[in-house]
Amino acid sequence: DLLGRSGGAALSNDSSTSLNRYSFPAGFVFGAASASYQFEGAAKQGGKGPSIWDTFTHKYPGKIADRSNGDVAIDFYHRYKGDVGIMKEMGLDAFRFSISWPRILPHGKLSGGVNREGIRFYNNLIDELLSHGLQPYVTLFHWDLPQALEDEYGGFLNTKIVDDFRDYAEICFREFGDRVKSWITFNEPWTFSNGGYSLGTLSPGRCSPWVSISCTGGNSGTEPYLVAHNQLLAHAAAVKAYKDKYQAFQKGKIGITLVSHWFVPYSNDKASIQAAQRAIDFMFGWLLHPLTYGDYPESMRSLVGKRLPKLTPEQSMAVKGSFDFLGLNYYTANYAANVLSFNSVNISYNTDSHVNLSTTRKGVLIGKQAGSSWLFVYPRGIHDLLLYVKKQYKDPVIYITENGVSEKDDSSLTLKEALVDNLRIEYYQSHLSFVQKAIKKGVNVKGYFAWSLMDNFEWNDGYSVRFGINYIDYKNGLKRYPKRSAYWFKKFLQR
Ligand code: PSG
Repeated sequence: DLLGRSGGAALSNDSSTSLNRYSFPAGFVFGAASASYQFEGAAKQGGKGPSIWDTFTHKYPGKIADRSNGDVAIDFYHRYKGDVGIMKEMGLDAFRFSISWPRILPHGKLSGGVNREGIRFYNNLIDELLSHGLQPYVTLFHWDLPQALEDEYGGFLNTKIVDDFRDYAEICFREFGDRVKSWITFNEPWTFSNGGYSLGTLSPGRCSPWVSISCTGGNSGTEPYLVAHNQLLAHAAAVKAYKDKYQAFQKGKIGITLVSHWFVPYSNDKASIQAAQRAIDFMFGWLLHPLTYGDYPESMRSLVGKRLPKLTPEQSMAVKGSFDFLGLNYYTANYAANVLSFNSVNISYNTDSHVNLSTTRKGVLIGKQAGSSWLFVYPRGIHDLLLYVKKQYKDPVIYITENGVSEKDDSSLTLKEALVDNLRIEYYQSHLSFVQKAIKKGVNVKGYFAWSLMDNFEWNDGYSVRFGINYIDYKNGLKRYPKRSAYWFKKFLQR
């Protein structure tokens, strides 16, 4: 069998691993997560059109740590059957994946034609999951926008995206909604806006010239706000379509996935405490405040002023309350301190909050650093964030749609050594234990998805950073091996 084959030692059930699926409420869902561009490969196969990530990685290989791309990725497109077997073997209840928009609509919009081969791929994947007793949790947009829409009207900079996203979403509801009962419209609008339009590090790589000379146009002080705004409107339009035309007979739920760090005041003074509040407003409240209350946080309205788009009364009503559940991605925490003097010439989303973010205090790290430059292990942050959402945002139903940790690819290790991921076990153990604590305090968490099922294309880090519970041997035909954490999960999930 799969988890028995590579000779990893069985894990003893000492006190640190005694937490298990029965420590959570009945019906709690345990899954693993993925995304189309990071997993599928087959970038030019099966009738798929190019996405903005195909363009970005090929045009600017220098923006990816190992100059790689997702052309082949981990070849999930061809190997999904075996990979579903791995999920089954681990004892997972669910799998979160995203649909590649240009695989369904190669030219971005309905008028350009639907790619039946793309529909067939996701039908096969969904059927394979269901026949093994795994529930599909489907993300409609995990950043791989059809290049055609970027070329035609600037993608998410243009409100035309709202109708095209709704059309695309409706195809998915119509084709897959008989079997998919959990829909996520957007994955992390914050990351897409911030990375793609303020920092310029993610596709489409736009930012102000003074942020980076390698950006091809952009305005870090305006575009991220516009792009987040349009994602909210597109989300609301898709949810409205689902509610009006599909939900009554398909009987599924629809939500959105947001990411947030937890923010710890750098010191105990009022200025730091207010800075931490502004930090979470700018990263999380930016999206969740409109989704819950119909408008942007007061701190953003006052600090961003005219550059922050206004939600008209109609838009406000459409966005407010437009989700059955909130998907929450949590990885890390930052210290937040007040910025006293700021530059009013070079305006950017990243400085608008007047917060100085850091990961050390008096020379001490906030937590152990993982393989990603931005990821420091801070387990209680997931608990504090969950309680914050319950209290500040009307106690929504929550799924943790991503939580996980990375290690750097290390070519000096043997395969056997590379499978020993003790930091990951410690990470999952401690975060799950803090999720459980939050549930005991009344937070309505219904599921937890680990990022990620397997190592994959980690955006700017390419394949140099590994987030998987299962190892991909990139040098030997992408063969899959369970890491030690896969055994840990199997034991945790055993019925
Ligand atoms: C989220 C937050 C940061 C970077 C990347 C993400 N950050 O704070 O610098 S992306 C998120 C995403 C998934 C990634 C995973 C790990 O949804 O596709 O692979 O987290 O980075």
